[in-house]
Amino acid sequence: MLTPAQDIKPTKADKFAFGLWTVGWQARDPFGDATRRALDPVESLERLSELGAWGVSFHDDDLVAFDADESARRARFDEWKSALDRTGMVTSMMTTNLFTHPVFKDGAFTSNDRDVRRLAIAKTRRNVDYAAELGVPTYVMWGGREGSEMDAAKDIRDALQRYKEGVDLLCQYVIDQGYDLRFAIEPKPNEPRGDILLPTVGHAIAFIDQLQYPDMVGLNPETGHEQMAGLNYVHAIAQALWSGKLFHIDLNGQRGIKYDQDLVFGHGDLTSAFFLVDLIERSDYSGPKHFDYKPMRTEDLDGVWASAEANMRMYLMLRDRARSFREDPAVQQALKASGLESLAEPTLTPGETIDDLTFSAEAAERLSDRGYGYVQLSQLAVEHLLGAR
Ligand SMILES: [Mn+2]
Repeated sequence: MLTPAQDIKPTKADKFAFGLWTVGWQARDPFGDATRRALDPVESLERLSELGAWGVSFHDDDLVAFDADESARRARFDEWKSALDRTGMVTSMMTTNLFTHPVFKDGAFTSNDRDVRRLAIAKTRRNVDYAAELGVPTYVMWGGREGSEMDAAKDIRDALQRYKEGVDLLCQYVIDQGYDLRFAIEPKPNEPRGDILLPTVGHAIAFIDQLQYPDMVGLNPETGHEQMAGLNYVHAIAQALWSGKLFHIDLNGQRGIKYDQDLVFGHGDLTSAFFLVDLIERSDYSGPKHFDYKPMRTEDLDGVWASAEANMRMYLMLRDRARSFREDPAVQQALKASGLESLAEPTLTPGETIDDLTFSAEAAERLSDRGYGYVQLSQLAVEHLLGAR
């Protein structure tokens, strides 16, 4: 068990990563001006490296101005590459900003204006070239403006068809260029649009099934985005894993159904964060542990770096607590008593068919008597989480 005196230090082997837009957020919100100065991306990269992070991700516009010409873009990427070499950091993910500029106010791949859709796909294609050059394995698509505020504004069937067309075209481009790159869709239910297309992990999985190259497209589920819809993030990640679609993960904190808070990981629903780390650590997920949070608007730059460190420390502490939970003989006994081993077994014995199953009211009566002991299991989990065991 980790103790407060013990150093909880992240290392590059932990594969922690941050978006440039997280620590770099100047804390401008719909009601107030920036409270912090702008950070140069290279400064953020260096500070995150010192703190023990392994990777950094960014939108095209985080690194290069929206209206930069090709030579300015080239120079910026070259500067970035030498900073990566200097720090030993990697670009763990890239994505396209298709939401800030006013041109995308009605969407990007699903704007009602065909010329806007063409522009959005071209902006993504241009950035995909740089992603391939940097050896980035995962390209995230968050369609923040793909949605509407009223239901006559868009025929959602057409919008989904255009969304599919955009993703299919980019997959085809990646294949034709011979790039080793996969796409990950990031669901979100609302904000900035009243309702956003592909609002949850489940919607996104169903959408991916309709694509031309479904194997090239997976998910980047974000903690707060599922929780904003009142959904269970641990279940969402488990289903993404079960579907072979967990390509990337965005960790943060959210307290209930409200605006997107982007708190430090674990600073929202702590019990859910505990079970999430428990799940991730027992899964075959080997991608980045990527934090997509916002340092609170109240913080100065010292507070920004402290908040970055807090995300990584939180993950490491929860990993320690999850291990102690799994190793505890009392927990193992409670798991057994709850029937988890049986759930892992097929319901039919080999050689049986559905005709071998019989319904009997007497059997139902008998089976009703058992208790599952989930309260005890829950208490044991919380005791481990609190360091009481
Ligand atoms: Mn995110």
